[in-house]
Amino acid sequence: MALTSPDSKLWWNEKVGRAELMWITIAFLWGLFMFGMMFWWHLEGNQNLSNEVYRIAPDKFEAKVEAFAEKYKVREEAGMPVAKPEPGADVYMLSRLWEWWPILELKKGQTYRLHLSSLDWQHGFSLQPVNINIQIHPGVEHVVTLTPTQSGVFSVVCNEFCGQGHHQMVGRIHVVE
Ligand SMILES: [Cu+2]
Repeated sequence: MALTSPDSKLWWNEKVGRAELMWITIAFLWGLFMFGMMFWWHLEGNQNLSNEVYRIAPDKFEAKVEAFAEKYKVREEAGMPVAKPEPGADVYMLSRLWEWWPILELKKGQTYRLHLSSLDWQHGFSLQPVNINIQIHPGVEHVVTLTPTQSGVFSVVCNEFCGQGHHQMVGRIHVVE
């Protein structure tokens, strides 16, 4: 039982069993290997996002996104502007209760700087079906450099529970040839 004292008071001086030592070594080396993989995945695997982050007041971000949507609006879908910026441009999308705004239209193979922030509280930017996830906070502007590799219609769903309309918080990104 754990409540009885060990035979020897200085139990930490006792020899560690062979099997235990082996598992400690394996776990330690595996941990080191996986730590190294974080850098490898970042550089070679294209799996981690190298995003830039800035502080910004929500109303300032809102003004930037509105100016962006007005400048690049090409049409409307379901009452929402569709912005089609030129390749290489800074692209903006905001999250708020309960929408991702505006809709974007990007060109396949071109690189954009996507700016994301929230106007109220925390939302989760989840790009489907490719499953890229970014945490979106108010007061913080994330800039993600992105190059779409497939054309089609992509959905942005909120994957951070944000209240009553959470399940309806769906945005859209068109990628065209
Ligand atoms: Cu949500």
